[in-house]
Amino acid sequence: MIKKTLKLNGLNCCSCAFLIDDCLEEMDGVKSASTNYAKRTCEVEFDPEKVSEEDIESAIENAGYSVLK
Ligand SMILES: [Cu+2]
Repeated sequence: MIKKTLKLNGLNCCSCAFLIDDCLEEMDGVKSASTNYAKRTCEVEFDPEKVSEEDIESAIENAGYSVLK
């Protein structure tokens, strides 16, 4: 299990944070996701054997947000 903190862009209210958490936690291999609207960060804990960081980033992008590199 690894833990990563991603920096996000495109959030405009705190529901966006809940939406991102829901959409990541539905993914196989993601143990938990915690998006902080005020800080625009997403702390995600995942099993790298089941899901890659790229998969997580594209899920966030598909939901309409972007991940800052
Ligand atoms: Cu929102």
